[in-house]
Amino acid sequence: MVLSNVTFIKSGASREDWIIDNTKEIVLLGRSNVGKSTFINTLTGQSNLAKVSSHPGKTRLLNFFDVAGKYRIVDAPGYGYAGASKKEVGRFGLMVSDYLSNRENLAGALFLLDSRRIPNGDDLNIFDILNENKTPFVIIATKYDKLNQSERARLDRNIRGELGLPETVEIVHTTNTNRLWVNKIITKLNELIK
Ligand SMILES: Nc1nc2c(ncn2[C@@H]2O[C@H](COP(=O)(O)OP(=O)(O)OP(=O)(O)O)[C@@H](O)[C@H]2O)c(=O)[nH]1
Ligand SMILES: [Mg+2]
Repeated sequence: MVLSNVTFIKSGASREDWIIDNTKEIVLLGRSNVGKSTFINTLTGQSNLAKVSSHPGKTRLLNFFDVAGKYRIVDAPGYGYAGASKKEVGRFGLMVSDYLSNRENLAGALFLLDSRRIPNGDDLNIFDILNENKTPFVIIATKYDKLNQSERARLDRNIRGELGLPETVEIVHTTNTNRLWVNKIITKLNELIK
């Protein structure tokens, strides 16, 4: 199973590029190199839909994808990219926070965290913005294939602790090595756009 009929629409640098219609959007958020673009490619079964790079900072614009004419997925630039200049960091931050706070089409967020890394200040800032705007979110722990047994056993507890989330919040584990998680994400997407 994959998320089918997903096509790239366009990239945008600022609100002038936002698409004017009533179609709902789900934004993909996470620090640079967390695996947002890889996630889109594995989810859709299209290996080249979003550009993947081992060098952080590959995605520098908001990338809009159409999902079967029903809703859109928006791949946001990763934050916390060490190689970016101060000016760039400011521009990315403004672009993403403007989108998160003011985009009326926004129906939900997929918030990606790297399974091997403790959420940092940037992650917590973004998570605060989601909560301030009451944006529904799904927490996704990427690169789960890189964890050993004991790290896997601790993962959900650690993330819930760092973000202050109750036990009832589900955390979806993803990898680029299998698609066992895809059905669950499709269900979550359908709930967010309802
Ligand atoms: N082992 C493993 N590697 C992954 C996984 N997801 C992503 N990667 C690798 O992590 C690196 C970064 O992936 P991207 O998908 O480009 O990350 P991104 O979040 O889009 O990065 P930016 O565009 O810079 O924000 C690439 O080398 C991927 O192959 C995963 O689930 N498992
Ligand atoms: Mg990317």
